[in-house]
Amino acid sequence: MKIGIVCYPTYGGSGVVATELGIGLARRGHEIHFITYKRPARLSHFQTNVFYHEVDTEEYPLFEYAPYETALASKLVDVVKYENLDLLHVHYAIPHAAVAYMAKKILLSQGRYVPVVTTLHGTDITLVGTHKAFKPVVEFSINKSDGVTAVSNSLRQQTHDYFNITRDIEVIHNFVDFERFRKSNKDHFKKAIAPEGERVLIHVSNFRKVKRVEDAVKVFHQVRQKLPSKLLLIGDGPERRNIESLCRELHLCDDIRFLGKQDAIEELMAVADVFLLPSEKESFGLAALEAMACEVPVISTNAGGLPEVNIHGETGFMSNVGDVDDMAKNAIYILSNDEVLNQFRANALEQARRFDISNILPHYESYYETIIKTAVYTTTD
Ligand code: GMT
Repeated sequence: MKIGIVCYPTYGGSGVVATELGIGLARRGHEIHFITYKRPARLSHFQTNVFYHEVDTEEYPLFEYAPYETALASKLVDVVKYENLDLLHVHYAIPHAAVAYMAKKILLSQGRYVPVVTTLHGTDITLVGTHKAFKPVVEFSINKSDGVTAVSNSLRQQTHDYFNITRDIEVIHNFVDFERFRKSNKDHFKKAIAPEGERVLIHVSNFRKVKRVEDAVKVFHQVRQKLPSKLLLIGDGPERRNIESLCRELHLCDDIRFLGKQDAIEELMAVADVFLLPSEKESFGLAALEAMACEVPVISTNAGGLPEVNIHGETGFMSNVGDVDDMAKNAIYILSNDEVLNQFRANALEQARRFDISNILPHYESYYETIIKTAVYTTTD
């Protein structure tokens, strides 16, 4: 198949899933066209069957905000026609589902039909999507997509709860590539991070409020009172300043390293003993899955789709949002005993295997095939 993929090209989970999906499909012989405003972060080198089309947004003195949606719709029309695409797969409902609808209608007016699959990732539904500035457009464009997928059962349910959805939503979970995410020996790095053999806790996110990174710092504060330990904070975002202030207030700066945005997450996971994910909302928790694939147990909340990934008492533990004491107690339990830690590591790996990319990609392929076969060609709506 020839598939166009539209996504946010940043370090966010939806962009990661979209890029890994495209690369994985290309390896299976499909022709993949990424259409976005910047090269996706995980599309780092040449891949056979992968093409990239940059959306050009013109600066013009009249525009206070460059009309990205208009430029993207025009680009989609162009790429579908000239690359002869079979399907458009757009990730994150806002604004991509609405833009794809527009492109589809323009193409239809020229006698060219292309079906659109929209994947819902999380905050496009649970946070921004329900805001009244966006809700009517999000609801309409979900209903008008030819196919809709959600990354967890929880997100599927929430989409039905928040919107008036008149169509089926297929659940296709996030996935992980074990070629890349697996435990490796990084002793030299571990020595640099934890020279006295301290336990290493890790958190990876885009430091948005919804991630509650301050809770990760508070959990670490309690863990460090019981066990010699270090915390690695990977990523960056709007809450960084507040998180730094908290580290200073709690006198933790010597034991917390802010490493910023990183590409080789798997190398950092290799030195970690526990992954912290105290999110207020989390439709799936891709970062937790990547940690588990590297044999790192997860201390998380029970928000959203996390119970579909993290098995309480086996691959880690879950607590209510904000229950820092419980998360700290559970982390201390896992980290206090090598045997316990190793058992949790093994369980984490076994659970992660359920989400191996080679199990999930065929699900996308068969879904695309069904949509291409059954989507209805109409110019009336
Ligand atoms: O988690 C983020 O802040 C990034 C966000 C995104 O949309 O880029 O991630 C969402 O999509 C991921 C991939 O499907 C999911 O694994 C994350 O759980 C989800 N984040 C939230 O729901 C907060």
